[in-house]
Amino acid sequence: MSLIPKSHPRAKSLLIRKRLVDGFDCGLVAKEGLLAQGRGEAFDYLLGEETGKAAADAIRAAAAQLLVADMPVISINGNVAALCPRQIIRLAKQINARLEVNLFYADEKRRRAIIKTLRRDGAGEVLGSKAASQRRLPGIDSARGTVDRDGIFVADVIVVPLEDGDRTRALRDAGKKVIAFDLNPLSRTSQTADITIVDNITRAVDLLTRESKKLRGESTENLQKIINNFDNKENLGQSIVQIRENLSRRAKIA
Ligand code: PTJ
Repeated sequence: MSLIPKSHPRAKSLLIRKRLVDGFDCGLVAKEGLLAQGRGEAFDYLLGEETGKAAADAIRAAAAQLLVADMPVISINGNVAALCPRQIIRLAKQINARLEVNLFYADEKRRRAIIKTLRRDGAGEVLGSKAASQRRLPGIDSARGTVDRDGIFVADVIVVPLEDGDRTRALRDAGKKVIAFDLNPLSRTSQTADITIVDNITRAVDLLTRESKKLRGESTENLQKIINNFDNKENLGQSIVQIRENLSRRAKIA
């Protein structure tokens, strides 16, 4: 019997948390990944645990950006592998993106476990494991700076879910477009990315796949218009307002 009854008012959130804990137990998630989940949960709570208009707009811009990309890559870390591996694989197939495992707390055993999980769940090739293909991305001292020459190194658009902060700047300096998933609109990653989806990845990733499918037939010109009309700073401001409005609503009924 599950320890989390379906009737529990916070069942959904507790079940997502369980995915992380199970992922930790089977060697996918770093200890620090559990803390990252806690921080995400707090921001999700403040956002009202729903995909707001700002996130929906960012998802649309991200879909357009991915559709005009020549070589999109989705970067995978331990948390993503535990939270939504199948959904990420579905997105990758929809937009024809490569998958690359890129870890902050680099650990070969964990890297292998993540690749195995992705392969078991239907991914094709997963980059990031071949020593001969390793290249260094300038401007990052952490292990995240080690990337695959056939993946992040040459990609023009990179999806970075649940980042730790220092890589987005370096990717942008290298001339790449960065799409981030981050529940914290104030984080360095959120503030630095070209497009930040301030939403729980477990909700937003399927929405991004759906939007990519919807926009697939659009002309490059129309897609470019969607991208040009998107302003990340302004969009982040709207997410902060969403938090404020949610708190004001809660304050009235407290
Ligand atoms: O597997 P590794 O070694 O690559 O390490 C991965 C973690 C996540 C531990 C590493 O990247 C890290 O330390 O990240 P941070 O600095 O804790 O940042 C993670 C960000 O993701 C925070 O801003 C969280 O609010 C956000 N976040 C956490 N859970 C979710 C999330 N954003 C979207 N959806 C979530 N479920």
